[in-house]
Amino acid sequence: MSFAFPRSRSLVGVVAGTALVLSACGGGGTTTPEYSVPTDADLVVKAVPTIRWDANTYTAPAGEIDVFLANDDSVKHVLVVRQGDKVVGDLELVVGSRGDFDRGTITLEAGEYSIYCTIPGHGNMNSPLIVS
Ligand SMILES: [Cu+2]
Repeated sequence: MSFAFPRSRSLVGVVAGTALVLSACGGGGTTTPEYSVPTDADLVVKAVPTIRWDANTYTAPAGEIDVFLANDDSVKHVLVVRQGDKVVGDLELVVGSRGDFDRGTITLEAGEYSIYCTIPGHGNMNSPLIVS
């Protein structure tokens, strides 16, 4: 029973740590910014848990496209439009944390593009965008 004392000390540490995490979560929840999806956007994209876009395929009308990005996930995402593996236009929408949103425009001809996230490790955030 020589290890009884060290074990009880480590238990106290675990309990204290759990309490800290719980109080941090509670505080964050009340200050989460809200967004509302604009009804006049041509293309609405949401990042959703975990590290995914909310749709397998997006569509938009050719021309100047008004893009709205919202973050329902808990990590940062950076949206660009690619054709093949090349970024097209200069649209870059950034959402840093849950509840964030960003908006911008890009002009695209009809064709097949993709909605892509440039954050390392987010390579599966790569959904086709059909512009017609
Ligand atoms: Cu991402």
